[in-house]
Amino acid sequence: MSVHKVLVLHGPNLNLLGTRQPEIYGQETLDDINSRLYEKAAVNGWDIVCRQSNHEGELIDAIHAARNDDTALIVINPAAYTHTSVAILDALNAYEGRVIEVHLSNIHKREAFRHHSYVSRRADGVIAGLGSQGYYVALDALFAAD
Ligand code: CA2
Repeated sequence: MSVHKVLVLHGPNLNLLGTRQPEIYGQETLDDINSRLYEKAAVNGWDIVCRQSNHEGELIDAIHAARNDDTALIVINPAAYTHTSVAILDALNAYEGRVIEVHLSNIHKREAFRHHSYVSRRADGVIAGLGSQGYYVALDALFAAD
């Protein structure tokens, strides 16, 4: 089995997971989710890097870096930038690997302004409404295809 690299990007405010609005976003903290992702990746022989940023430019810089370091997949929850950021879409369009977009909540069940995603125009797959399970499902799909 070859070793592949995956980048998990968490957008703005996701550092607050587990502290507020558990009825929407669940009880787990971001550290809980990332620990499980690191474990799952290790079991499957994948290198994984998980990053969170509240800054659009930092997320874009991380996507640019992934173009040049053999990252085969980006799993991204762009959070509120999902609905606003042409810049993140443009960065993802310049990246050649696979992209899976994850949302903890079902954005289509929520306010109308959350129904549109710029990132979905680039994503190879979109998972919404499964809570933190969505991240694990994204990795499992990847391992299954490996
Ligand atoms: O459902 C998702 O994963 C979202 O990407 C989360 C974003 C929201 O703007 C998107 O429409 C859907 C918000 C993340 C905010 O996370 C918080 C977590 C705990 C407490 C407060 C905010």
